Amino acid sequence: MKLVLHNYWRSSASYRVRIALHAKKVPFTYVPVNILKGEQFTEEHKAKSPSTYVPALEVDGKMLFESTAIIEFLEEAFPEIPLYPKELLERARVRGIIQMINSGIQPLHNLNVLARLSSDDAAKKEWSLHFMAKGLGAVERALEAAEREGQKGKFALGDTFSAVDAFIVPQLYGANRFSLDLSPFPLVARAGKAALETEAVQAALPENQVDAVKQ
Ligand SMILES: N[C@@H](CCC(=O)N[C@@H](CS)C(=O)NCC(=O)O)C(=O)O
Repeated sequence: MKLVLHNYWRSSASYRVRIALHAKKVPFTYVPVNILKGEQFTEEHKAKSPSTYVPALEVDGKMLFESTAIIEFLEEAFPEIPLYPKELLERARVRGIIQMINSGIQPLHNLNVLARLSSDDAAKKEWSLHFMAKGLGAVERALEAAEREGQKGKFALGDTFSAVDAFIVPQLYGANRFSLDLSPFPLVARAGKAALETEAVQAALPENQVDAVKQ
C-alpha cells in the first residue's frame, strides 16, 4: 500500500496522523502543504481534500480526509500495532475523548476561525485559551473517570499508547503556543509528557518535519 500524507508541520490535525503512522511503523511519503501561504486553497489540493483542510492521506491514489477517519483507517489496515483497545467500552471511551479534542477544542482555534473572529492577536489568544481550558478540563475529567475504573498508567489510558495520546500531544502543542497554564490538567499534562518520550512522537514532532521553519 502506497501512502502519501499531505500535511503541514505545525498543523495539529496533521501531527495526529503523523504520530499514528509512526506509532504503527507504517512508511509514508510526506508532502508539505503550506497553509500559511494559502496552498490549501489550490484546485489541486481541493481535489484531494474537499474541506481544503490538512491532513489528507492518499492511499494508492485514492484520497482520505479527516484525521479521525484516517487514523481509524490506519487502525483497520495495519492492526499489528493497535491504537484502540479491543474491549468495546474502552474503545468507545477512546473515540469519545478524541471527539472532545477533534470537535470540542481544535475547530475553535483553527486558523480560518481565528481569522474570521478578529485581526487582533490578543483577542484571538483570549478566545483560544478559553476554549482550550474548557475542553482540556473535560478531557481531564474523562481521564479521572478512566483512572477510577482502573485505566491507570503512564499514558492517557494506562500503560499502552493509544489514539488518545496521538490527539493529546498535538493539542498540548497548540496550548503551549498560547502559553496555557496546564496545572489544572495534571493527568493530561502527564500523559502528554510521557508520550513525548516515545519514538513515534519524536519522529512526528513539528520541528522534525522537512517543512519546519525555525521560530
Ligand atoms: N477535523 C479536521 C481538522 C483539520 C484542520 O482543522 N486542519 C487545519 C490545520 S490543523 C487546516 O487545514 N487549516 C487551514 C485553514 O484554516 O484554512 C481533521 O481532524 O482533519
